[in-house]
Amino acid sequence: MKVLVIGGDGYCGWATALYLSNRGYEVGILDSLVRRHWDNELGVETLTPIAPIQQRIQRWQDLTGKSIDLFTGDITNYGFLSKALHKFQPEAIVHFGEQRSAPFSMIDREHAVLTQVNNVVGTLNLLYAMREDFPDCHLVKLGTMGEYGTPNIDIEEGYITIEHNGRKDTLPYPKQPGSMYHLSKVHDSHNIHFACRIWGLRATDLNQGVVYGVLTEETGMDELLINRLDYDGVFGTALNRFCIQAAVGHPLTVYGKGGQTRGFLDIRDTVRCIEIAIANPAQAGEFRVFNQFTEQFSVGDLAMMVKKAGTAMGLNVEINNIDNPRVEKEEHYFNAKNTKLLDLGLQPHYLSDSLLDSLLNFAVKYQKRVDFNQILPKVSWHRN
Ligand code: NAD
Ligand code: USQ
Repeated sequence: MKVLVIGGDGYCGWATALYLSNRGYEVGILDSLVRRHWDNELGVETLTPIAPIQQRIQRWQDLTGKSIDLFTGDITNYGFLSKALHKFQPEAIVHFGEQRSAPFSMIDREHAVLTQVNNVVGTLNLLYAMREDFPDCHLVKLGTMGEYGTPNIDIEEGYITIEHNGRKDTLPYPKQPGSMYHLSKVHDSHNIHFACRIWGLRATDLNQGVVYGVLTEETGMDELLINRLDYDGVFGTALNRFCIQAAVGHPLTVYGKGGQTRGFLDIRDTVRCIEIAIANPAQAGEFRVFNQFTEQFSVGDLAMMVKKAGTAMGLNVEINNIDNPRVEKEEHYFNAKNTKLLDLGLQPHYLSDSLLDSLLNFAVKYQKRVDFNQILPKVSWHRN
């Protein structure tokens, strides 16, 4: 099967492209490489030294004999996108190609606009390109658990059945996202749902939780295939950041009380979830939503686990509850369903001491690349 991975030079996309290629899928990568440009603008580098995309793909071919087609360009450019799709003729499209940092989207008006235009227009272009020429192609779109926010009731997978004034319907689950980035994902979901209802396209929206880890079978095969691992205050995410902070002796940056609870998953499960979605496509006209995470943790609990694992390795790990730069509930109910991917065969890699150990060791290995000035958060959600 031919699968186009949009955003295939990024953290989730690179691991997924290699995983699918290894399993016999014919893979193409489409990426504008804009993420490397944003890193340059912010003056940050991933913990790991990532090779240029052309070198990565060449190394993969040398090692495995499997080729990956490369399309370098921006999906907000409809002409480029349409041409790339015609050339590649995908049967499934996995769409990771968005600006994905909440803090980046909250820097100022420009970054909010950039995020929403990049994400919403890119996805809208994709929907129109599919409507025109690839109506049977299955869109597997990366959404986020953050679309739901933190409601005081259980979170369902995409839809909720409501009884109101004696009548009953199953409707999209209410959304209360916490950043301009997370809002862009809500807008995408609405647009994709519309395209399925009105044009009969088929799509799966994967509401993914926070991803952690760096090694997958494929990216661990060679140093040139190494994946990115962000630790900075803009693109770094909670558990990855905590492990790198522990490795370099920086106090763990728990925002506020640390009671914020989220869904999390290992990157080895991200790649498998994508394969499951592709192998079990949505029906024509169906907008299917899966919650893609394997466990729920509070930020404070994660910090405690990293402290314990770090201490066992002889590291001196402190936890620092710093003023929360975000506006979010620090104590709240959170109970999200995640059975649909499990029902389709996902066998989770649960967070374990051995994973923390390997992530900490990985961080120790590359600790010389850490810029301490990039660790504390600098972007605030507050008006002043
Ligand atoms: P990333 O920044 O590492 O990768 C995104 C890639 O998309 C980059 O290589 C970038 O150059 C490319 N891209 C961005 N805009 C593009 C455009 N207009 N045209 C072409 N390419 C473009 O991000 P990631 O962590 O791999 O996340 C991938 C997707 O998964 C995102 O949509 C994100 O919202 C979602 N997601 C990520 C996480 C996480 O913890 N990393 C969690 C949940 C959901
Ligand atoms: N947090 C800390 N300390 C840190 C970093 C984060 O306490 O050093 C807290 C945040 O305040 C927040 C929680 O940890 O309450 C998660 O923050 P995060 O930066 O790890 O994740 P988030 O901003 O939600 O975004 C990440 C990805 C995004 C994806 C999302 C999935 O960058 O692309 O959509 O995770 S989810 O969180 O389920 O919406």
